[in-house]
Amino acid sequence: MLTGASGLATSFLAAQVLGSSENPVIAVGEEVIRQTPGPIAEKVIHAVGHADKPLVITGVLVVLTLVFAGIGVLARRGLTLPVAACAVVALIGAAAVHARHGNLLAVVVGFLTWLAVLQLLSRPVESEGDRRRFLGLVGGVAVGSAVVVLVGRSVGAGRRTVEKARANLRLTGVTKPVVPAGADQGIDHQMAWNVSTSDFYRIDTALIPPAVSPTDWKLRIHGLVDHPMELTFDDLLARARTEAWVTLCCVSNEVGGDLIGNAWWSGVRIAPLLAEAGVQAGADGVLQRSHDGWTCLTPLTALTDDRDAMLAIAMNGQPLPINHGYPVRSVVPGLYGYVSATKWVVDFEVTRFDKAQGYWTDKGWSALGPVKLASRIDVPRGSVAAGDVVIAGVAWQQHTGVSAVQIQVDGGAWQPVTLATEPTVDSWVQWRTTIHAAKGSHRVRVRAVSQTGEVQTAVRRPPAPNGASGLHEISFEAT
Ligand SMILES: Nc1nc2c(c(=O)[nH]1)N[C@H]1C(S)=C(S)[C@@H](COP(=O)(O)O)O[C@H]1N2
Ligand SMILES: [Mo]
Repeated sequence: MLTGASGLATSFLAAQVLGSSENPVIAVGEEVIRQTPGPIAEKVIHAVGHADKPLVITGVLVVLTLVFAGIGVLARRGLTLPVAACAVVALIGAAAVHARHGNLLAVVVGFLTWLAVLQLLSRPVESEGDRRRFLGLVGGVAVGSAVVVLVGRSVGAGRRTVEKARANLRLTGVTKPVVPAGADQGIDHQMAWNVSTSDFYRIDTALIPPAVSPTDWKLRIHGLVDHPMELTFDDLLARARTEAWVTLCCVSNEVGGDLIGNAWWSGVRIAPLLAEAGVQAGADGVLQRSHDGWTCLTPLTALTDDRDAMLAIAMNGQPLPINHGYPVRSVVPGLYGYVSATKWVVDFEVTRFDKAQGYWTDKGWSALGPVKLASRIDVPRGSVAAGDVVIAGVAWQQHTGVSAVQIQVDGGAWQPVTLATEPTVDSWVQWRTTIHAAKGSHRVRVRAVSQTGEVQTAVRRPPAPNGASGLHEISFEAT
């Protein structure tokens, strides 16, 4: 029974951390309600009134308790049957969670906990020492499970409160994204030019994304400035809005990878704020710090020149999702996220590169992180019919812009492709062409040319320390 409880506790915590309201026990309870024939359900509801949900949840827990008591008895004769029984229970939970589009990871975490704790608690007790060890384990698992549940509750509560504040937030001066004509060439199986928020990649070091309420949010601007400042969320909203298409890219993106996305960001430009604070001579960087202590050091020039470096409050026309930095994050066109795109940002310390460094730079990544000129082939995938074949993809070098894209088919000459509209140099650009492919297998490579005339290098480099390089190549079969 303790084994059962421990797995339920960890799966509950996992569900809270993942921000999934669907913890497996509740999902199963809801499924029981859904599967109960209408007339019976009505009778039950009539009899118990509003207690139906707690009653069903209690029922699920009682059944689980009995099942695990049975598993405990079986465990005397070896662990094969108990493990199988745990798997069946986990599968039922997984099916219920899956039916509500919840995150299955919570079920996996619970199942693994069951296996581990079952192992620990079913070792034979042969001596007084074994007995003491067993009682110690029992106490440890019981206390551990209780602590895990308490942590899960507080995580869930914080997140729910902030989710509610986010749902009620009305932002003025934030417009819906309208994709500029011709930017999205509308090819099947190519990622949309404007990546939806739910498809947008997520990278951060936060196990539990910070739940920061706008009423508590403040940004401190200090360090090498004449007038240190503190801005509240209302102060920020009172300022002029800027909105822009910016393609965000992770330095860990491999050649051909998908840790990149283009969104419509709304916020407040950083340059005027720094001007107001009065940056002192000699400063060349801003050490940005997030609510959970992550840092990055951003070159001052990228924050004060004419680009749209902003404190973003909205993504694709909606308040930032918690996972993408709610209530405020930085967005700086042209730089990899690890040196610029601080989510849950709360602190700007104006400083110098010879005095400070950010989280990833401290771990050996380059101090400066300008985005490298790059391109990717998205289409075709797998095999296609021989004949005319559409080849399509994207290319980017934020804040420099792409002037041309070329492909090479089966080692032949580089040939130009057609670029879609590139509404701003801060966003990626889609491209396409049609080639004639005879039956058989083919290889296609792509390279981009920037608006300053740089040709994308074929030299292969891994992401560390300052971004991958090399040409993306695909092969496909024409049948
Ligand atoms: N607070 C915080 N901000 C962060 C990070 C982080 O770990 N913590 N990771 C950065 C990195 S490496 C990237 S690539 C971008 C990713 O932003 P996204 O998750 O909104 O796509 O956020 C940046 N901002
Ligand atoms: Mo990143």
